[in-house]
Amino acid sequence: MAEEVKLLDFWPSMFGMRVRVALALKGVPYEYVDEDLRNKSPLLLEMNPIHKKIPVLIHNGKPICESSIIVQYIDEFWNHKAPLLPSDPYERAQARFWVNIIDKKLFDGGRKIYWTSKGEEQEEGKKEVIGILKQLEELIGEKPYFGGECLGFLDIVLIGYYTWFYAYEAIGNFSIEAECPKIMDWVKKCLQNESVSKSLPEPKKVCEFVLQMKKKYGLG
Ligand code: GS8
Repeated sequence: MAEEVKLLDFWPSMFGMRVRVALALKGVPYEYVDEDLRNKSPLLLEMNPIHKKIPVLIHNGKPICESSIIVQYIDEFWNHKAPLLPSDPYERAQARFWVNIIDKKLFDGGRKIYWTSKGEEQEEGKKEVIGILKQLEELIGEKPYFGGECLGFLDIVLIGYYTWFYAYEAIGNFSIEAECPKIMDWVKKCLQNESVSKSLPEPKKVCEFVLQMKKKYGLG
């Protein structure tokens, strides 16, 4: 049976990006649907009635919600190539642990930088972002990827955030490359992979989107 795969997404979402990258790495063809989050489609509301958020993967009519759960599902269902989760249970647990930290610290820290107009909160956001990125630099150590020799779960979860770094830097007036050069080396390596580069938007486009949102909500 041909698999019917549809992704409800929103182009600047770092959560959607990880699903796009996972599907690309696995070579899964799918229909991409860009949602208007101010006017959510009846399909999104039906498929994710609890959170009403993108991304949602609809596989043969059945929804899977929450981006990191979707990536794990993709890895389990399309298990013929490009394994994403580590095979060792301990390493798998560690990868999941770090995913939670990234989605808390990096997301919240970033939000404090671009959303706030207050200096102190912005400084706090910068410290949080740099802090977690430095911890991740320690975690990657001398490996080319968090997944080891190949892109893995943690790489896929983290890479979408890179498209927001330019907005963080432009709005927060600091340089991630100066503070965390190893992370930027890792970004460059990831972008060499077409499944990654073709799945991500231009960082400048994300920054324009953030500036437009700020203006719309009277935040600068
Ligand atoms: C987060 C998804 C999310 O925040 C995941 O999938 O990992 N934990 C979830 N989606 C946002 C867009 S990206 O910031 C969303 O759909 N927001 C719509 C809303 O809150 O109404």
